[in-house]
Amino acid sequence: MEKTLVIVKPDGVQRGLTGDVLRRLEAKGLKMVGMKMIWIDKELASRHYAIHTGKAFFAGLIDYITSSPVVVAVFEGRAAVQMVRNLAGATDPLAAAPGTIRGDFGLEIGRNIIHGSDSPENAATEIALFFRDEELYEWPRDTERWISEG
Ligand code: IDP
Ligand code: MG
Repeated sequence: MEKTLVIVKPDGVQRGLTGDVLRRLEAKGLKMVGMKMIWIDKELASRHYAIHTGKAFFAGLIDYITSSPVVVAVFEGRAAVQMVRNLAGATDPLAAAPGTIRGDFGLEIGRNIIHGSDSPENAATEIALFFRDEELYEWPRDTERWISEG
């Protein structure tokens, strides 16, 4: 089953939106298989956002993501990567549709509340950056047959 990494970014935690963000992903039917609060350091931030090294916003992005604790979670489900991206909305809240997390809760691209992996391959790399195997649970969900057809 596909997994994706979610980060409730510092602004989401500071603004008390952690529960709202996780609730939307849970209510969708995605299954949370790991979750914790951490304070990302510069090294971890640089690894997570390595693809953006050298871009004009990189330094600001590293400052932002390391500025305060975050909540990291792994969600699992059918097409979990794209499902979370759909719920998160466009990177820039100006372009994010109402009803999405960024569309409903954000104003600025540099304060856009949530991270979601952009491909199953990157999800696997990111999950390994943030979670040890023992921190992820394979748990039987009693409502599964009301959420998944198979
Ligand atoms: P994504 O989070 O939707 O995948 P990316 O393009 O991968 O978007 O960018 C990673 C993060 O970097 C964004 O979520 C946002 O926090 C930040 N970011 C991207 N572009 C800009 C920018 O132009 N100014 C400030 N921050 C940016
Ligand atoms: Mg991205």
